[in-house]
Amino acid sequence: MVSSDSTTTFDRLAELPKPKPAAVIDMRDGTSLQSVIEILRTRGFCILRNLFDDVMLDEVTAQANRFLAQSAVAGVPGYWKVDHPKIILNPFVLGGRVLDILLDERVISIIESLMESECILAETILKQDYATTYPYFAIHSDFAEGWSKSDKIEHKLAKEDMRQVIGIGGAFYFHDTEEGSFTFCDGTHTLMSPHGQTLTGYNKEQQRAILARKVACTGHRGDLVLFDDRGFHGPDFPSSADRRIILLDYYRVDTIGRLQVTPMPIWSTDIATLSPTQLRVAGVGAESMLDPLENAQTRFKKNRIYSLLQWGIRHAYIKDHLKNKLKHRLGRL
Ligand SMILES: O=C(O)CCC(=O)C(=O)O
Ligand SMILES: [Fe+2]
Repeated sequence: MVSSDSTTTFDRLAELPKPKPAAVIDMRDGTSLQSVIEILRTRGFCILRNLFDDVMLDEVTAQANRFLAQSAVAGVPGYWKVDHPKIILNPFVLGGRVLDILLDERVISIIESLMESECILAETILKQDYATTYPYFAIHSDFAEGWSKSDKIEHKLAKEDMRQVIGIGGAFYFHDTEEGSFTFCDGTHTLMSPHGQTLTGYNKEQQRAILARKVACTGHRGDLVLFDDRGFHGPDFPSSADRRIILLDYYRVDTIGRLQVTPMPIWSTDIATLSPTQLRVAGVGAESMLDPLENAQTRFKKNRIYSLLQWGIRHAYIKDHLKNKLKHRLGRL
């Protein structure tokens, strides 16, 4: 296997023996962070286990249950909708101990050593994916030469930038996950996505070589899968099981800058609990790549149901309003 700053070819990839199961690192065992970094460098992914205690996991799960029970409409806290098979929200809106998952200092230290740069939490989403009989999220890589999140960003990723670890993703599991787990194509982060981010940009042989490296990260509740965003990855869909995860994306500041896709909604009552490192990675003082009102998570406003809801909301409490109006008029008679 080659290390993450040198490029491999499809031929070399195709010659490799069948990939091993995902490496699971027990964080209770006084594991050296260096060994985690080494696995991420060579294979591009690993599973961190026992990072978080049960009390915290229970607390975050209970809070997520409350938010996922209703949709965020007219100021009611809840989930967001962008397509049929899932519900989502920014995990920061849960407040409280979810911050320990999003900004774990051991994880930050691993990522920053690997990147040889500061990192920033550029994007995060809590997702409840529902079981489907069709795949709705294909295997892909998150970066390729020419990448930028918006046309407004002048700096597009250059081929040379792709040789650095520019993004590390995280997939936090709310529950034991077998079906529908996160999958990573072992070692494909060293291909540097020469024909773009989607698998369909590659010829049949190349697609076969990539997919032959696919490893399902079956895991336990509380596991955090870390992965190199340049590698091919995605959920193991279709799946007959629902799944709930938090996706995280930490970007390399020396390459991409102190930019977040959109700002993070951190509770005023939580912010004082964060260390200087956590505040920095959370994006305090950073700039936003996209207008928060215009990013992909606000897509629902283009749905026809939204106009209907808007009309309904605009007319909510109308009986009280008319009653008050009438009372006022009668009072004046
Ligand atoms: O849902 C997953 O397992 C992966 C999601 C992903 O890769 C992405 O959002 O870019
Ligand atoms: Fe991805």
